[in-house]
Amino acid sequence: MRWLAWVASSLVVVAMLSGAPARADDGYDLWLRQGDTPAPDIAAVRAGRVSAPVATPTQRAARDELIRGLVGASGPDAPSAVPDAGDGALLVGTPASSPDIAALGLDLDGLGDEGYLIRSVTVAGRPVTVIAAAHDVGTLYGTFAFLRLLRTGQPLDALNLREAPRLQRRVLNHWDDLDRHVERGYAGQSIWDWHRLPGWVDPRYTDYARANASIGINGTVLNNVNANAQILTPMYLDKVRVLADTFRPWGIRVYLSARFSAPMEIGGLPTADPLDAAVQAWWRGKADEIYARIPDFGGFLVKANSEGQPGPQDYGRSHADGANMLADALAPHDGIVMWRAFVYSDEEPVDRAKQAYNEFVPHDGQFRDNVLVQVKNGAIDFQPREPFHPLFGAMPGTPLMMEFQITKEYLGFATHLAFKGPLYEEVLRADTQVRGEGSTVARVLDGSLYDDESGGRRLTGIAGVANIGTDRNWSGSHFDQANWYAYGRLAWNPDLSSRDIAEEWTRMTFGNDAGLVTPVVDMMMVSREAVVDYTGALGLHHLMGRGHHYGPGPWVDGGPRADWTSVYFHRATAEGIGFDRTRGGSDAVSQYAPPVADLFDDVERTPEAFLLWFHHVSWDRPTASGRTVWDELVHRYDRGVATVRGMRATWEGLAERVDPARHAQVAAFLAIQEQEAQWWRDASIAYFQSISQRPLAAGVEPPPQPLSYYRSLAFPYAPGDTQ
Ligand code: GCW
Repeated sequence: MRWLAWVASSLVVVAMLSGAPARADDGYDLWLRQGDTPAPDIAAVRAGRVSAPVATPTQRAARDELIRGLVGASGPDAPSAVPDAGDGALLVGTPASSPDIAALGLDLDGLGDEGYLIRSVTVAGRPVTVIAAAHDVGTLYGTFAFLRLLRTGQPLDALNLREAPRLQRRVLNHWDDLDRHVERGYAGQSIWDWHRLPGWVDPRYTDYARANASIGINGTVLNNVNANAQILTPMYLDKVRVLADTFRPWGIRVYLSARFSAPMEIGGLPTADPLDAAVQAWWRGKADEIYARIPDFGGFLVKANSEGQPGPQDYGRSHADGANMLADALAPHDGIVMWRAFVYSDEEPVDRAKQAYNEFVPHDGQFRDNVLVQVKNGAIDFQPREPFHPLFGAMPGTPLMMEFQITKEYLGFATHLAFKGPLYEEVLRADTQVRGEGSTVARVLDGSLYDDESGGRRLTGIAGVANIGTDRNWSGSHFDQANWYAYGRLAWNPDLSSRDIAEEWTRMTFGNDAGLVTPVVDMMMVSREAVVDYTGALGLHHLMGRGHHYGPGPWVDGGPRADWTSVYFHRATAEGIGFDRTRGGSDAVSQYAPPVADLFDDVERTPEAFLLWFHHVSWDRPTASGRTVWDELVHRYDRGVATVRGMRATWEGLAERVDPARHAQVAAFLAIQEQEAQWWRDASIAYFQSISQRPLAAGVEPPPQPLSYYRSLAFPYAPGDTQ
């Protein structure tokens, strides 16, 4: 096509006139940046032929994406339409949208609503790359996949890919309040500008949808699980409608967090009892109201009877009663309920790690078909490392949905570089052993473990607590974009390797320079373990500052509830450290399938990474290295700091290979991380030494300040706190 040649050459001219090197990159374009991707030398471009239908918004989205990706033109310069290219060399569409695709008679069975295939074929003697799907959104995903191959420098001449997502609901959870505060958010304010909606539709909403679609995310819960009932009022629903309209072409549905007591707060009812007929009618009416505006509304996410939120137990009803009441209201519209299992009570003397299991397992099989129970990856709360949640595998009669945290509440907020891919991978691959070996958490989630009973008809899903805000780079730091990216890629295929994902992201985000890709990926892959080391290794957990969760607070005790303190979790005494969750202790181990329970019950066999999660041991107990628990813990603190120092050095060495703006910010953040890792190390050693009374091994630096200094530090305005 002539326009292709024209656009390409005019871009060259513009670049020559401006004489600018790589433009300063503020990270706004995420992994979709055009960057320095060379003009692709592929048949379609050489021949100048792209055939992609443009009859629907989703088709136009895919077509525009191809133009951006292939020609490098975006914004006002982009051509407004692709001329009909007949037997195009790049052929995109569905049998319904494209006669050329229909003529190929491709086998699209089994790709479902969202799958696609990409294939190199020959048509009338010419090489053609086909991106085909049964539905428009599949071609959109296929287009992004094709561009991913292009941007990561993969060969494009003999393609034969067939992909469908393993999980149906791949959702972001925004903990965004209506006043734009983001709970546990470290990237500025909420991107939802509620006050100016629906009149002002920020173009950023489209960019948001596009970024999510590019990694396969197909749903978003707009508001905090600590929910405000106002979101369900007509005024807000009119705003939600506009967001839903904006996201729809990108295959993304909206969901809302529903406050259980909304019938009282905005409905004027005297009760929110789920068995009350007026309450049930109110929710049915509310669902009708929502669907009248948003016909493809996804459904409700609910945090009930957890950390002070209202719920069915306020009326002596069960979680199943509450979830089912909402599920019945949504069912006529094909909506679903995502009911969170993050529940624990401070009035309950039982180990907090056991409470969700105790509450939910008795209700297995009692939830409606359109309910997913949403379970955090571990039994406490998104710690840098936790064993997989014992609920996975323990509720065969109930579809469970994973909840990961993308934002880094416990891994250094947005300033620490911590790639969470390995954390996600570790949990998804963990073997529950509930149906013999290979009963991985991923197979619990995708339902394949239960195919015999369900015939593959189970609802499936995964949620990630978003790290997105108004910061130009969306996530608060350039490297935190990788956590959003990795979450989406694993939601699509939970078997992907986190290293492969890190490499893919690095190539798209920073370029294909081999001298950059390997060191960056290596750095990302050690980063999470570094956080584990400098915040508390060997299975320690929940040691952070009170309330805001910023920095170390292993001394935190007292306050409103024991299970919000650090001492509750580490249980350090002069003789030893760790939480005894064995059969002789809190017996949390027995919530796992017998082979796993036996493993975790046995102090000799428990993986060292979980030693102090499951066992209270003597400070003098030898570990695998030969060092005592005390010396090993100190060693890990030092190792964590050293790893960060190494990451800094690696990054310094890449100064010539990264644009100055992004390089400088990452460098500054790594400097902050090193200081804070050192702070965690010093404060933790000072505290634990005051308890253990053990000397530091030869050569270990004592903390430079007394414990009282670390305890005195206060951060009343640390971001992201609950409000
Ligand atoms: O991770 C903890 C957070 C709370 C959060 C809660 C939850 C939304 O500290 O801020 O509240 O868990 O997941 O419900």
